[in-house]
Amino acid sequence: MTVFDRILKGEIPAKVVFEDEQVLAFHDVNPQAPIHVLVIPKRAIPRLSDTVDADAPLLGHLLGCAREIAKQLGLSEDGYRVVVNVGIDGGQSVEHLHLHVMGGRPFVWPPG
Ligand code: DGP
Repeated sequence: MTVFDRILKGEIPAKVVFEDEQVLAFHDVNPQAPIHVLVIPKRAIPRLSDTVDADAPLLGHLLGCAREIAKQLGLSEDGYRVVVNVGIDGGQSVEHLHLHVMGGRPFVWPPG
């Protein structure tokens, strides 16, 4: 069980910004930007690399949620960054698929 499963169960508090049947979104506890929200599927998929073609609707929904959350938080005009870290080299620390939605400052490229 990951920390995100515990958030989903309500065992750990989180500042939730959006929830539906498939998705929960909440502020990152260690924000890397003025706005930093995590969008997670309620189904515990460890990594993006564990998904299959049949997960395309869920993955599309996660991206659509990221878009709407960014819009609600006022990021659409200036822009924002959506990141999915995958595995060790990708810098993933929580083995439950999640999208980082970050904004409120400019980002550099390449990300390092
Ligand atoms: P990643 O490194 O891509 O696996 O990102 C995991 C993120 O999860 C990281 O930015 C910090 C965040 N995080 C870890 N534990 C908690 C927690 O208990 N609550 C919240 N809100 N975020 C957490």
